[in-house]
Amino acid sequence: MKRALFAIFLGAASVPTQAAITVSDCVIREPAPGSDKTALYFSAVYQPNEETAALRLPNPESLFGAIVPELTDYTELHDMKHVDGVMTMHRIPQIPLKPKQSITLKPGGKHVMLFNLKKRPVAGEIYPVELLVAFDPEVKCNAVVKTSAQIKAGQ
Ligand SMILES: [Cu+2]
Repeated sequence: MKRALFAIFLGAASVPTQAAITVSDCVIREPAPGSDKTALYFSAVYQPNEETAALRLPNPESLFGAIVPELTDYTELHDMKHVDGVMTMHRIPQIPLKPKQSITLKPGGKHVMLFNLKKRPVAGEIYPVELLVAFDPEVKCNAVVKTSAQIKAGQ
């Protein structure tokens, strides 16, 4: 489904040859024992290049999610909010990427939820991640797996 959406967008516009999106701090949380789901975090900044600027799109770019092919294609973009004093997650359709602004997916905020993990990612491992965005076909990062404690400590 997400792949199909991605393809439709690619067909609708000419594709920039240079990535306009830079990704950093790509991290997968080591899942809780016995759990087959976890979260992916990263920061991204959108720097329109000449080709994307020439398209004059009203809403230039959006992040729809990300997949980790070695672990799962079943992912959702989530945000969190307080409901009666409890943090709850809910699905969001996309995150707009405004020119020269960065977005941050982090614990307690927006994140990519990874479901049905084919195997358990262990702290220290690295997995290639493909971001699903509207117009840029090649936005990737390498996610380092970290424990919850490491993430909390900012390590
Ligand atoms: Cu979630």
